[in-house]
Amino acid sequence: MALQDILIPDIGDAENVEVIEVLVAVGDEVQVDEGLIVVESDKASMEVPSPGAGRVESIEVGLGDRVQEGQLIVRLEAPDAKQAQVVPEPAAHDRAPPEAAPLALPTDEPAPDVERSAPVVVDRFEVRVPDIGDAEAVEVIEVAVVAGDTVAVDDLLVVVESDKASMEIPSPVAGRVIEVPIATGDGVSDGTLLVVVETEGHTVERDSDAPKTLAAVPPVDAEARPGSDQVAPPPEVPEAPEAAGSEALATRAKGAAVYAGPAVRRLARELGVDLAHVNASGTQGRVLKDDVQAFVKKRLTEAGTDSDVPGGIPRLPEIDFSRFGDVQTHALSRIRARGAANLQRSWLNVPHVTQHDEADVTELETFRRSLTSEGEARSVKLTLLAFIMRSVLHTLKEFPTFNASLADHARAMVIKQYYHLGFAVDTDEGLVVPVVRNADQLGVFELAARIADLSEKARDGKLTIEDLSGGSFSVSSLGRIGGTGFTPIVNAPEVAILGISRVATRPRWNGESFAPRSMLPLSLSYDHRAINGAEAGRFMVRLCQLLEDIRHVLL
Ligand code: CAO
Repeated sequence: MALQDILIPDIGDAENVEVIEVLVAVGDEVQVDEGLIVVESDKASMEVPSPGAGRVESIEVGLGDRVQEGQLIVRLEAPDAKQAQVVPEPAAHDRAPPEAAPLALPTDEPAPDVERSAPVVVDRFEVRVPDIGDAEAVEVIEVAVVAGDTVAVDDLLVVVESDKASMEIPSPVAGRVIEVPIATGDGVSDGTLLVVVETEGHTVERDSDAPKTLAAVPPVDAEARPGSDQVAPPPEVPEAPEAAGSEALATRAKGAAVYAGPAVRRLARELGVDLAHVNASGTQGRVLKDDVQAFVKKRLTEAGTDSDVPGGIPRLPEIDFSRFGDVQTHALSRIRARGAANLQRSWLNVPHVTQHDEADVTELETFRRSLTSEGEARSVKLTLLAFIMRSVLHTLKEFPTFNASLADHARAMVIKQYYHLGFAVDTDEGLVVPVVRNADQLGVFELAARIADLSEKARDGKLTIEDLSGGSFSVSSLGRIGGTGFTPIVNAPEVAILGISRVATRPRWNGESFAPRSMLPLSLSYDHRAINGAEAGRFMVRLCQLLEDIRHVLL
């Protein structure tokens, strides 16, 4: 077991850089290439990785410290260490000192024999993947522009990443993006075309001091600059120390959309966090690991720990019921499965209230029966439902907010001038709600005929999309089946639904005595955001009035 000193490597021409992130703590076990700290100069940041595996014995720098090449960062207790001090080899110094130059060249201008500081007139810049050390292929992890965007010098264009490092590639020119031939997830390598920027013939000043601002933009040899329709040879960029596993550079340009190092980006990706939504607490708005963790923690707290349903509703556990006895499992029909999803969405989104009442339909039933032979002559069975729907339509015209939908996130109400009445039909495949279009224009016989026709189509599975869409109010009748009341679920985006239960003969006080009457239970569920309780009460009273004396429908 030996102590190994990890020193600040050569960081190019940045002499005094700031420690902006410490990625390890004393006692941590680190692997080869695992990030130790992140340092940053004016324009670029670099993650310094561990050249060996071991346990962090001490950390010799702190957040905000200014450090320079050769300074001790971390003491590592390394079982296999063969040397006491490790200074990652500054590969860039083995070559000519890096000069700054644009990553892109004009493609339709002859290449000038340039002085670095000479103005260059350009029309079209091709921005390509620079030399990224010994990483041969990298992945595009962020594309910050689309064709048509206007960009300023140093605006972020693309972020690429290898196993260990990410590099933000800024625009070397101001102009308009005219082509983005790559997408997130694409594998790219040295020289791959990333973005084409059109500068409309602007003069671009290349200041000889500019190089530093283009730390992510590799230098190019002016002698080797190719012709107008070609690209600069992949320029040099200071490489990460070989001992550190090479491509450890993480650079960014001013104006980058998200400012975070590779370790943080990796963490965010693993956790499915969009860094654009994370509050940054690091220097100069840098997103830190702690920020990502705090973001996730907050989201989990908001949503409840066992939640993956929008709104933080805990999901019911999947249970293996065969543990308790024999079971048979059948897949739900398509209609039933889709209906279940619609019902849940409506139930979760709509604040429901159900108003119950009952209508005395004794006279109505007498009247309906009196029409039996006329119905037979027309080949129509005149059902109670047809009268109820006729009365509902009359009531809807008097209470337009029931024939409506909410819009603009419940800040507006759409009052419909049409009356397309839906009615629930129970079929072998599940519940469907066909719609009688322009039902207000139909008489009771016509309504009864449409109900019979659509019910048959529903049970034969022959309803069309047209038959099922555009409803403005629904009724659901369980009259034939039974029950004294229920709470129907509003068929959103409609705002109300009328549930009908079974007519029963009950004693009713007529002012002098109790008399047997045919009472029809009605249950009106409504969206309380659209309709208040008093309105619903008045709606029901009026509906009952009409059902008790259907002649009022004529008035
Ligand atoms: N009270 C007592 N009897 C009633 C009644 C009521 N409210 N409504 C209908 N009936 C009787 C009728 O008098 C008729 O009896 P006769 O044949 O003796 O005259 C019979 O029930 C007719 O029933 P129906 O179902 O054939 O016709 P309908 O017009 O009443 O209803 C339809 C048509 C399609 C709405 C219905 O068949 C249906 O599918 N209902 C189920 C709807 C449903 O599932 N809703 C739940 C939604 S929430 O999950």
